[in-house]
Formats: sequence, structure tokens, C-alpha cells
Amino acid sequence: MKFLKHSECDDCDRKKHHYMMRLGSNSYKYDYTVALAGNPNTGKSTVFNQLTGLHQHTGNWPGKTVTRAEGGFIYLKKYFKLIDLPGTYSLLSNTTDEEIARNYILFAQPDVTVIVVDATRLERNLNLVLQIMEITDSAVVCLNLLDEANRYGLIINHEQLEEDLGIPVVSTTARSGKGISSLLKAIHDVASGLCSSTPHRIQFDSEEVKSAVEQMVAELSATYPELPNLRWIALRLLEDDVSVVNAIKNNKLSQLILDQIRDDESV
Ligand SMILES: Nc1nc2c(ncn2[C@@H]2O[C@H](COP(=O)(O)OP(=O)(O)OP(=O)(O)O)[C@@H](O)[C@H]2O)c(=O)[nH]1
Ligand SMILES: [Mg+2]
Repeated sequence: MKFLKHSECDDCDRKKHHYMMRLGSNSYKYDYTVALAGNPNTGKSTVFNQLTGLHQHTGNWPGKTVTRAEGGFIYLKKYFKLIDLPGTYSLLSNTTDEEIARNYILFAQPDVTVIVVDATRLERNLNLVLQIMEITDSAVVCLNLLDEANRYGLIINHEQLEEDLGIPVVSTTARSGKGISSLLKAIHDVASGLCSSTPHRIQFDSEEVKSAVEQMVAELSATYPELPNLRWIALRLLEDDVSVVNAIKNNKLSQLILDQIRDDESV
């Protein structure tokens, strides 16, 4: 267990000494759960290690994290549980490790979802950001690998990105720990409600689509009252997404939620 004084963070711009404490993998009663999502190889496990003091496997190739890993930290006297997820390009994933990430993001309903993106490949990474923003108001973008982006001469208009997305964006170089204190603050502020986001969502121009989604959401909520993110499921059904259609047919969606709850309780 390690104390980190805020004033010791390399990029800390605050004079107050707020403390954060890395909790490793010890079990505590947590105030908030935070999921680390993102495309493969964006530095999720590096961020996880910085925040928990654990040593999740990292390396420069995609697909290293294949099951979810859990750890914790204390920040401003609140206990946070952090979940490191396998990389995923989209919430419509098919591989097993991508499904682990997708099911957690969709059905475990973490208090905050941090989407770790590769600043050198922002456009490609934004696909997942937009998908996650569709299903939660409580998301933070961690714009990582900023040192690499700078090396390539890429300059990202941070404020504009934040304005365009409608959620907090924090720039980091996780490998050296730069930006981690700002990330902590953003996670805390979103989790505690100090910062309330208004994610920009895709609006449907067609009244037909709008009313079809509404009708389907109403029907789904009558049949599956315990199911979160019904709008996402309704949209997948309208697209005739085979995996979601089959999950509904085989009553597997409800089971997925039960699995997430059971896994969370067993930690
Ligand atoms: N230069 C630089 N390298 C970084 C940074 N953050 C992480 N890395 C490196 O990027 C590589 C991938 O990091 P990981 O933390 O394993 O990435 P991940 O997102 O967990 O990857 P998967 O679990 O495979 O999806 C590792 O070699 C890290 O050392 C950063 O900010 N700058
Ligand atoms: Mg990883």
C-alpha cells in the first residue's frame, strides 16, 4: 500500500495536499466502481497499474488483458474499485475477451467508465467513445499516449474535443504518470456528481425510427424490467443484430446481468 501526496504528482497544479492511496487488490467496501475501457493497446493496464499499484501485464501488442482485473484506490476519502477490461473496438464485439468488456460496460453499470484512447489514433478510437456515450452519462475520456502524439507533431485541441463530446477529457502520458492526478480528479468529480456531463448523442431525424425505438423500449421494459440500457438493445434489434436477437430469444440477456452482479459481489 502506497501513499501518494498530490503535491508529489509530476503535473499537480494544486497546492492543497489531497491524498490518494493505492489499495492493490485488497477487498474493501467501495463507494464507487470505475471501469477502464478502450481499444486494444491504448494503455488501460498502464493507467490501472498507476492507480492501484498493481502489476497488470502490459506490453506493446494488442490483446494482453483477456479477463477483467480488479484493484482499488482511495481518493479524497472515497474508496474506488477499478476494473481493467480487455481491449474492444466496439460494443458489437464477438470475441470472448471483447464480450467480457462489452458485457461489463453495458450491464454492470459502473459509476464511471473511463475510456482510454490513443491520442495518435484519435479518429479510430472515437468510434467506441461515441458508442459508450450512448449508454452512459458518466464517462471520462483519458487521452493517453500524448507523448507519442507530440512526437509525431500532432496537436489535439483538448478543449474543443471536450466541448464536442460533452464529457470530460483528460490528457495523460500514463507510462510516466503525467496527467494521472487530473484523471483522478475527473473520476472523482463524475462519480460524486460534482461534474455532470451532457454527452452529445446521435439524434434521429426520422420520426419513424424515433417512434420504433420508443415502442421497442416500452415493450422490452415490460418484459425485462431489470434490464439496463434498453435503448441500446432496441437499436441493435432494429439493426437485426444476430447476437442480440439470439440473446433475447434464448433469454440470455437477463442472465448476463445476473452474471455481472454475481461477479461484483464475489470480489
Ligand atoms: N509512450 C507511451 N507508452 C505508453 C503510454 N501508456 C502506455 N504505454 C505503453 O503502451 C503499451 C500498451 O499499454 P497497455 O497498458 O498494456 O495497454 P492496454 O490498453 O492495457 O492493452 P490491451 O490489454 O492489450 O488492450 C505498453 O508498452 C505501455 O508501456 C504512454 O502514455 N506513452
Ligand atoms: Mg491491458
